[in-house]
Amino acid sequence: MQGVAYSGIMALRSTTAIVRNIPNVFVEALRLDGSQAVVLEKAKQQFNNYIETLEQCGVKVVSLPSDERFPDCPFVEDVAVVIGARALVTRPGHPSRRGEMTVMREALKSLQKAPQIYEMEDPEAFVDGGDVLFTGREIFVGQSSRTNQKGVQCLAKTFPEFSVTPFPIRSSLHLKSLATMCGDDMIAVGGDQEAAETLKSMKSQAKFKYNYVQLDSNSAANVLLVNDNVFVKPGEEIGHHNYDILKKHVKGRIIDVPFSEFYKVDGCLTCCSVLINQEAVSG
Ligand code: CIR
Repeated sequence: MQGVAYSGIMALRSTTAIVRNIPNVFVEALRLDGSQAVVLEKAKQQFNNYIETLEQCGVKVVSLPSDERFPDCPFVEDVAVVIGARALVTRPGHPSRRGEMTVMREALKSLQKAPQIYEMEDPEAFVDGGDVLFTGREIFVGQSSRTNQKGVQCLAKTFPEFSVTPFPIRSSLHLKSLATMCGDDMIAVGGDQEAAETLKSMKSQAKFKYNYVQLDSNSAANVLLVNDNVFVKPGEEIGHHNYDILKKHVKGRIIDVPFSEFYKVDGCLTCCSVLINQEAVSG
């Protein structure tokens, strides 16, 4: 069910989400800026609310157990890229995260309708799923400190029906730290210099035409599209003016999902779930 029929907003629909519970070592998760301490109990509350919100959107949530060896294990988006009936189990760019894929692989295999699993054969290829922005029509990839050129090649090989375009990401963690889908052919983009440069490159290199919603904060641009709903961080976290811009332009139902504790360790709304469309998998 891929190719022409599997394209556009239909290709972004989700029936199922895989998430992973928060370990106590989450407070030691990797971060670009270590200035703010994570409040574990608050992170757990925010995570429970995130799961409940996914369920309220009609998505079946599969929760994987936390693992105290992996402080970053709730950031499941980085360890699997699922598009339609195919799933690429990644090799994350940071060595401390490379054991997180094992349970993800098993979870994907155990789904009622398991996608076809692909592995990254080249030991020098690295991909964090946070760098992979599937628009429903093509794939944009951040070439960042976590995702390299061989990783981009691996994505192109795994999903040959979609064009794959890399964009350099130097100061942000991932591509999706500054741009995400916020609707049908609609992309939310952040406000720093890197976001502005990425937006310019996207406009010139995209194979399809999109509407772009420009915000003045990268954090505000990380929203999560779940069918007809768009999870956004509340105005207190992203600035009320950004919240109002999203409200004005986004066509789906906006749902406030507080995520402050995750943002302290560079986590975004997209990063805590792998969204899957079981209807795209035959059998
Ligand atoms: C890391 O540095 O790997 C984690 N602390 C944050 C990962 C966030 N992942 C994502 O947004 N896809």
